[in-house]
Amino acid sequence: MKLYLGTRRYSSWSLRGWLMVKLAGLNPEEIIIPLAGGNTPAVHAVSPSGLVPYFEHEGARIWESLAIAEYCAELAPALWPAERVARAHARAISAEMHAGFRALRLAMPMNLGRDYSGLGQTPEALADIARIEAIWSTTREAFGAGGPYLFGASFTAADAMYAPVVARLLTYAPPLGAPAQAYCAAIRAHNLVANWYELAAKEPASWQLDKYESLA
Ligand SMILES: N[C@@H](CCC(=O)N[C@@H](CS)C(=O)NCC(=O)O)C(=O)O
Repeated sequence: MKLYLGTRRYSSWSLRGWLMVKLAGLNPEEIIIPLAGGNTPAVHAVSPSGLVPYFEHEGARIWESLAIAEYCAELAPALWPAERVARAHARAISAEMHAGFRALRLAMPMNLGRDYSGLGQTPEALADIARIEAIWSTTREAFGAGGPYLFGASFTAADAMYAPVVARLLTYAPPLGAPAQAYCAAIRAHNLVANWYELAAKEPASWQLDKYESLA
């Protein structure tokens, strides 16, 4: 069982894949590949898509974070909400994240080690953030009673899909409503997310890339 990941400080998709695998109770060997910021030869050498995360488990070879989520949810169904309508909603908002919010991702690349407060607030990124706040509030209003996460007390695959968005919002600190701030705090405090930040902080400085470290 092997999980290939990129530099934890930067790799938002790796964080999603790792959260899915950990939420399913799996403990694969984790192979961290320092990213070159695109087309990393060591990633191309192992991953069919040339991207991380990439998971190998008992003959299954899985790339794409959403496919890893579905695979992990077959092993641990609680990754998705138990109730049909909630589960459909969780899949819809997870797919929307997987397919979209490109402006946010471009303007606010994930960096877990910097304070870039106030940067990256392009109109397009702010529009993505408005849509994300709407997703979070409508989801929590409909399904979030009983806990701080999107579907209440249990941290689901949908929360894992949005965890790197939270990381960006914490680093770039755009204006956010109180409900979104509370949700961000809850995600940051989750033990797995906190563990990822700790591991990221221990990565060698030589893995850092100028293009992500010199925004301020
Ligand atoms: N759609 C893919 C996106 C994966 C992706 O773009 N991963 C980035 C790292 S966050 C990558 O592998 N980049 C290759 C590189 O930097 O060399 C997924 O959901 O897993």
